[in-house]
Amino acid sequence: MIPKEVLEIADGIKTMRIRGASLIAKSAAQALRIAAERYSGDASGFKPYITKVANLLLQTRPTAVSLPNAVYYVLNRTLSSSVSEARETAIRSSDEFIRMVDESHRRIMEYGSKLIQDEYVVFTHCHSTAVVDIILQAFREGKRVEVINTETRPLFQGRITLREIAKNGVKVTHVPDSAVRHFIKNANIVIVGADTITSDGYLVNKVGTSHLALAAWEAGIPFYSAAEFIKFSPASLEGGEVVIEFRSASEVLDIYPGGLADELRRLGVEVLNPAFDFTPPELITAFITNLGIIPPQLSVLIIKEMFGFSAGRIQLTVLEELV
Ligand code: RUB
Repeated sequence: MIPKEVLEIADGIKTMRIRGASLIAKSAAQALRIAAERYSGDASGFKPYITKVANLLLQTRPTAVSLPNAVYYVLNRTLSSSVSEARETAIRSSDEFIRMVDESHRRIMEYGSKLIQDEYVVFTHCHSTAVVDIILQAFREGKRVEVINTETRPLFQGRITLREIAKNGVKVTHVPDSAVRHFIKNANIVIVGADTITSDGYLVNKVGTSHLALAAWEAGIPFYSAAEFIKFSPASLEGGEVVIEFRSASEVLDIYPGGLADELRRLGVEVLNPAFDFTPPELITAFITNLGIIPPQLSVLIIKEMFGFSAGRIQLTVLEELV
């Protein structure tokens, strides 16, 4: 039986109590660790059991590649170890994965803060732990940094960024998503997070990111995305497509006042609610990664260095066997 805590993590990712690509990845690794620790059956049943847990986690949210990267990291090692060592391998590789993600995060904080000069205004979108930590690092280094951040409708993740930046004493101006082009000229640099980066340098991040990139390009302001290696997609080398998650219409409608949402539903109005969008490499100055600051055209090198060229094929094969 899958432990309750593991089911709670899967549900937390699905319902976005656990959100943001890094936290999703680390929580998935943690869930696999808990599942392995709590397993009390015989050794021969462990691999099918952990595969079932992996499958459950993979089905929670479709877009951020950090989730399959976490699951495959643990699963590949577990499935290729001996029956007697599989459980220990699952525990060890979950810990190893989480440590690697934390270390990568620390590195991008250092690289990213170097891009922020004294008195810079940083424009960001949604809530990315990587971006917030880069800004706070620059602030701790004594730079007088300011931030402009978007609301990020419909779920308002921008409010998390707003609070985290403001409570650390950094000046932050909150703007509606639709005001991005109006305020972009007040910024020196744009830094956003990443959910998935393909081998040919496309960035998939919170919907609205591509508008911000377009506005930055038009205004001649550099546009960066902060991305640990787990945001890069090995499967994209094999032609694996990124699935954009469409979420419920009620996330958009339910914030409308009075009985308007119900009335619109009665009228049969269609509401589309994509959670992410694609930003093409031409609009991206560089990715801030744990291996350094790299132009989008070199994304494939991160995939080769961190996963190896065959990782995408292995991921896709494991996926086919799972479903
Ligand atoms: C969050 C989002 C973030 C990235 C990066 O989307 O798009 O920019 O996940 O975050 P959602 P981090 O709220 O739909 O999960 O830098 O924390 O990994």
